[in-house]
Amino acid sequence: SFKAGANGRILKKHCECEQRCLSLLMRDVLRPYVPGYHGDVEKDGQKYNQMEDLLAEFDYPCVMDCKMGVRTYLEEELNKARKKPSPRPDMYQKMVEVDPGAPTSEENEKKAVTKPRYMQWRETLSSTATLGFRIEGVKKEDGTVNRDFKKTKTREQVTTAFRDFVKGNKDIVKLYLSRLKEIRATLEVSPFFKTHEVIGSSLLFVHDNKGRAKVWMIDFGKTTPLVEGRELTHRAAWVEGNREDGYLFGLDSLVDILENMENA
Ligand code: 4IP
Ligand code: ADP
Ligand code: MN
Repeated sequence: SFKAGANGRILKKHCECEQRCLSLLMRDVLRPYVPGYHGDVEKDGQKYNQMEDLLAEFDYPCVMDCKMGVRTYLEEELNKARKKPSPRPDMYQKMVEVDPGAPTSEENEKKAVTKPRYMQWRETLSSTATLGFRIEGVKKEDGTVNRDFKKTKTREQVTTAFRDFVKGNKDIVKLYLSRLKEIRATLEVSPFFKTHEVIGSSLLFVHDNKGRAKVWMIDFGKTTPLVEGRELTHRAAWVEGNREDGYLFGLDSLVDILENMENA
């Protein structure tokens, strides 16, 4: 769903919701921490959002995608699955590939699960439910990709994955930490962040062997506005209906884990 764009830009398959968020973010205090947005374009009959290629300033970048929050699906998807459950054989398949014992006997009969069921299973198998974020994937400087983090759950496992990602380089850890703290301080005062439920969004960690290291917020395809006048803490526990996403809870644990690495 991505395409290379002109001069240091990338094209991501168009999504109305993401376009709305990126446009608002260009006028928010969070602007320095999201990819620059350059409007939508059409190419070969497909509409795209055009944004800044965050890797452009790096030489042979190492990249890690961390999906933020304690919840990875919308409350709306939960309601939909209750009212009109749509069976997902594809998600059932992905489930048994990781753990053949995970589906219930009813799910095994139907050879299908609902989306929230699959998403909740992924959340508890990984660190999402307990730490408020999970590692989705890592790309090394040679271009090899590792997506094998579905069961990376404990603080120790996450720490090991980070240590491997930075190859034990504490200077990189320090740079990541200061960037994360900047992002956190900015999130805490951002009008956009206060008034949006941020689901399925990632922090993208990028460093290279020239000692550069930065973090950005990406993926606003499931970031949705609250009703007028409502605000989230992003730290309070999620109770169905309160729309809390646990984004800052996850960022706090990420900072804590990297601080421990810095001091180890
Ligand atoms: C995927 O599960 C990811 O959670 C996707 O989120 C999600 O897309 C998919 O839902 C779900 O199948 P795996 O990572 O286990 O494969 P992302 O795109 O952020 O990675 P949504 O649309 O929820 O963002 P479906 O319904 O698109 O299949
Ligand atoms: P999806 O909605 O398909 O999950 P994302 O927006 O999360 O798409 O992007 C998927 C991956 O593409 C990210 O993990 C990251 O590696 C890469 N990516 C996304 N946006 C950018 C960007 N602006 N610059 C460079 N790489 C990006
Ligand atoms: Mn994503």
